[in-house]
Amino acid sequence: MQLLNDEAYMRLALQLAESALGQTGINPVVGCVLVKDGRIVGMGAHLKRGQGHAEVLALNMAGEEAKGSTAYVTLEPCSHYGKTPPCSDRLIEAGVERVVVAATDPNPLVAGTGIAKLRAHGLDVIEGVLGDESMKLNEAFNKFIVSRMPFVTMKTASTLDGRIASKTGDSKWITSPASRAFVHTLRHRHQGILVGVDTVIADDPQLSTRGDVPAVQPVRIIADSQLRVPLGARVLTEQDRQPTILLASAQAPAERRAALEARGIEVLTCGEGPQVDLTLAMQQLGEREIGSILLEGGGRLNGAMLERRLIDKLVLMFAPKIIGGGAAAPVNIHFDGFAKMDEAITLDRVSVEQFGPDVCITGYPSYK
Ligand code: AOF
Ligand code: ZN
Repeated sequence: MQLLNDEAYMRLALQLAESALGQTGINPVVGCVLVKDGRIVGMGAHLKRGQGHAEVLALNMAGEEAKGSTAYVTLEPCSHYGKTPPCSDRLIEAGVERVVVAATDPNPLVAGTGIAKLRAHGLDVIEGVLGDESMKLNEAFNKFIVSRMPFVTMKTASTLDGRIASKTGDSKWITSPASRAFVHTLRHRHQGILVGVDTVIADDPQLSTRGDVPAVQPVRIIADSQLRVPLGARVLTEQDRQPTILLASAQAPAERRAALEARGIEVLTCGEGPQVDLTLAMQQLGEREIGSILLEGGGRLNGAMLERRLIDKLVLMFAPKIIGGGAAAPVNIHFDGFAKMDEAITLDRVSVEQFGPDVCITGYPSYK
């Protein structure tokens, strides 16, 4: 049984926040629960950028009962005029007496000033209740709001020996239906999906979320230095639900660029060299307010992104299979590599989950 304490109400607020992951764009997910005399009197979550903040929705629900209540908020209430007025003002005006906050807001426009304002008006503020959990929910927001660079999650699905296809190119399927359902959830939770053009040529993927229930469709992004993508590829012809953005080099053939742009496909020029400058590409995607990207390979793009330190998180799924195949069978992460083991990229905060028979390892890279 859940004990009635600050953590229990914060956990409920975190669940409200978590349920909105994937639908707030570059905004954080935030949940708020208002409790008065031992009764929940209001609840809210921020559901969409430009719409009400969690605290405002909860206060509207509570009405007069907000007076004298405790607010449990997963993120520091804002203090700035953004697309909506400051939540800290609303909490003060409504007569809330105590505010329990999980994490401070790293947005430079807020960054502690929301909490300071509440305290200056005599509200009792408690910080850090389940703070790590709130920060994890908003890991993409936390990076983007201070760097304007997208948070990139690399996801691979391979055999135990790291292969993403057999030596003949067969790849359907490596992982189980349970793993593939998890991947669709991951897609829902990122604003963009990034693959290399060779994956498009090999598999003609749709790169959409197709679970049992509808999901948000991320923007499809293809790294395609020389614009080799076939004009009949499904990522180009099926544009009704989600746009596709191509990342190309300035050296890509001009007539290919013109043919693609005539079809309404956006082509970003990422550097003058023969290959896409991936750092520049991420900067440009950030400028377009794509704050989170799920990188789904292939191996060379994964390797290049990792080498350039553009990966923030790895989700490595392994099916309990061994396929072999030497140099003919592609691997999940392919790059020149380091000479010494102590130069290796290591993962921190490693966790392990199982989806059906498959093992999923999640971690955060630390670069030397
Ligand atoms: C809160 N409660 O529910 C949210 C907050 O897009 P805007 O103008 O509404 O503002 C977004 C910023 O406000 C965002 O960058 C973050 O600092 C904060 N989000 N704050 O008190 C909420 N979503
Ligand atoms: Zn707010």
